Amino acid sequence: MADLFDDAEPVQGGALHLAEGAILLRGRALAVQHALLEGVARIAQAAPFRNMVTPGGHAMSVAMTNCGAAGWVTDRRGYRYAATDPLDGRNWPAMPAAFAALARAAAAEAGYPGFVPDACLINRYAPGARMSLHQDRDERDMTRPIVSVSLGLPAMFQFGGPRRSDPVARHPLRHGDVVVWGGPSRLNYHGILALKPGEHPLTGAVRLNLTFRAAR
Ligand code: MD3
Ligand code: FE
Repeated sequence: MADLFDDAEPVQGGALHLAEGAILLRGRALAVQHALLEGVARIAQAAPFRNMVTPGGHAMSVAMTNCGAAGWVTDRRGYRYAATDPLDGRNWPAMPAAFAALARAAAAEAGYPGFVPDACLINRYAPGARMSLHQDRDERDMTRPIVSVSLGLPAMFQFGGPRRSDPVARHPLRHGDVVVWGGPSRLNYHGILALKPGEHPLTGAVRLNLTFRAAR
C-alpha cells in the first residue's frame, strides 16, 4: 500500500519523528493485526465498549473498554485508573501476551527499553466520534512512555505542545500505525478529529485505538 508512506515529512529508518520523544512507526502493527483484532473482540465480550461520562456530565463520543491490571475510567467523580470494570465489578480482562509484546518492542525501538504496560485503553470511534485536545496525566510515572496502535479506519491526529495554546500539527494515523510518546512529548496536548465515514475490510465502519500505559 503506497499510501502508507506518502507523508510529506522526512522518514528515516522507517521511523518518523513527530516531535522530540514522539516516534511514529508506520505499519508496525500489521504483522500482528489479526491477533490484535481477535484480542479486542474477546476483551469486548467480557468488558463491552461503553460511552463513559466525563466529570462535566457529558457522554464521550468515543466508546471505550480496557484490558490489563488497571483500566482508565471516567464518571462524574473524575478520571482515574481502576482495577475493576465499573459495569460489573470484575477485573478487566487480562492483557493478551501479543498486545504487551508489541507495546514493549515498539517502545524499545523508540528508545524506551523495558516498557511494561499494566493498562491498555481501547478506544472505538464510529463516524463522527472525536476526542478533543487533552493531556494524558492520570499515570503515576511520566518518565514511562505511552504506546498507541491504530486499527481500522484512518483518523486525523492533532498534536500540540505542553500548553493548550501551543500550535497544533495534524498527522493521519492509519491501520497498523504505532506511535510511541515519551520524554518531552509525554505531556503534549493531543486529540482526534471527528472520524470520517468509511469501510475498512477488517474493522468495518470503525477505528480502534489501543493505548498502552504504565499507569501504576
Ligand atoms: C501524545 N487516544 O486515549 S492515540 C487517549 O487515537 C488518546 O484514540 C487517541 O489520546 C486515539 O488518551 C490518540 C495517540 C496518543 C496517545 C497518548 C498520548 C498521543 C499522545 C500521550 C501523550 C502525547
Ligand atoms: Fe490521550
